[in-house]
This record gives sequence, structure tokens and C-alpha cells, in this order.
Amino acid sequence: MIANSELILNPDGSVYHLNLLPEHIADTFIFVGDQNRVEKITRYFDHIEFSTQKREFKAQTGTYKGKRITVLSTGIGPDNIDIVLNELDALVNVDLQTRTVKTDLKKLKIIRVGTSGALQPDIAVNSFVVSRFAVGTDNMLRSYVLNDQILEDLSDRFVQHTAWDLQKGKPYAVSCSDELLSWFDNPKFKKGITATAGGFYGPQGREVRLTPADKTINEKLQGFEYESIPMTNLEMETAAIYGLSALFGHEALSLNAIIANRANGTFSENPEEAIENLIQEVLAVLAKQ
Ligand code: R1P
Repeated sequence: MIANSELILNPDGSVYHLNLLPEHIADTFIFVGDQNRVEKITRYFDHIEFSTQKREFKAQTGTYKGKRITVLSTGIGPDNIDIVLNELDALVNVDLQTRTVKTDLKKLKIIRVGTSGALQPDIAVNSFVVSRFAVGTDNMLRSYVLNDQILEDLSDRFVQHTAWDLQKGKPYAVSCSDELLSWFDNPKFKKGITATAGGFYGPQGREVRLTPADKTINEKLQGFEYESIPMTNLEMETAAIYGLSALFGHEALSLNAIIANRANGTFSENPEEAIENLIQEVLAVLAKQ
């Protein structure tokens, strides 16, 4: 039995941070970072059956062309992904009355619709990237016992290529879901490796007033590839989503609209339009599944 302190439930029985009950969620999720992006997606739904928000976690469940989907904002960063994946998994795979893990485990399908900075100069702002692999430099996943879905070879090569300072912890590498990737295997999505950082400024090599420990990190990331797939972009959630999904047994895929290009210093003149275009693409694909 899982103790009250380990899996915290609200007085109405909902999970502590997400404020959700099992009946509130679909098996298919769209994750977004920004809570204001949730309604940018659900405004296209046929019908919204449930909405809630606590802190940065806003959830709406409804149907799009008859398909039941939950759209959930995760806020920024891998620490939030730890909360989101653990609480969603508990909603489907823990009997919240008896506080025991169910024997028949459910697999969720999770698609991130995010924004990101490109690392390669030829990846234009306003284009889309799909993350074939993700490398997490954030350490969150290292708090768990890992399994063979963590790609040690990719991780080792990344450490070697970047001369990674292991005092910062060893980066972890994970694959996307092959099934979900097959849904988005089209030329509109550049297939790449996504680096996930545990912060926005220093952890992504940005220098405003403080000096990043590795000022050349982005050049190193730009030069990294694995199985002839280049490292394409840098953001703050994908590796954490892939890592926890791999450990729990859920299917995950991350899609990002490129709104900045870190290699040539450009920023989209209309990031909202870029994300809107990505939303349209994702909904069109989901409607066919
Ligand atoms: C940083 O501004 C945030 O934007 C990106 C990063 O991953 C980080 O969460 O993604 P979202 O637009 O999905 O939040």
C-alpha cells in the first residue's frame, strides 16, 4: 500500500498537483508548456467535457473529430515533468482507493507540442522538429533506477563529444515512441536529436550577466550526431518526458515549433503563428488515428 505522504491526494480524491481524477483524463495527451496554449488547441474541439487548473497545470479534456484527448500544460522544465508523469501514471495505473498498483497497466500516448531553439543554422525559424532521440542534461531522471531503454551508447558518445563535465551529472539519452513517430514521419517535420536543459540561461549557454560554465556548449551540440541524425534543437522538457515515459511504459513523442535559431541569432517575428501552424498539423494527424 502506497502511504498518504508518498502519493498525495486532495480531499476530493484527485492527485495533488494536477487536481485530476481518473475519469477526467483521456488515453491520448497533448502536453504544452504554456497554460495559455491549452485553449489554443481545445478551441478546435467538438466538445470540452472537463477543465481544471492548479498552478501551471491546466487540463482540458474533450473530443476532436470524435477522438477523446486531454490537453495539459506542464509549465517549464524537467522538474514539472516529474510531477506530471508521476501523477498521470498514478491516475491510470494505481487504484487510488486501495493505494495499490494495478496488475493490468495502461499505456498513455503523449505528444508534446512545444517551442524550441534550433542549433543548426539551416533549421529555419517557424519550421517544425520531431525528436527522434532526446538527451537530458538536467539530471532529473537520474533520481530513478533506470532500465535498458536509457541509451547508454548515445549518452557516452555525447559525453565524449562535448567533453561533458561530469560534476554536472551524466546526461541521459532516450528514444521517442516508434509508433507515434510513424504518425509524423513526413517532410514537414525535421527529424533530430533534442537536447533538454534544466534551465533557460546558463544551462543553454546564454550569457546575459553571468558566465556559463561552458561558453561553447551550443557549438558542441550543433556538431553532435548519432546514427546520422543531427542534434537539432534545445529546450526544457523532451528528454524528461521520454525518460519517464520509457520507465513507466507510456508512448511519447515531442514536436517543437522552432521559434529561435541559436546558431544565427534569429528569433521568429511571429512565434504565435508558428505554434498555431504546429497545432493544426498535430490535430490533423490525430484526427486520422
Ligand atoms: C522556455 O521559454 C520554455 O519554452 C519552451 C521550453 O522548453 C520551455 O518550457 O517550451 P514551451 O513553449 O512548450 O514551454
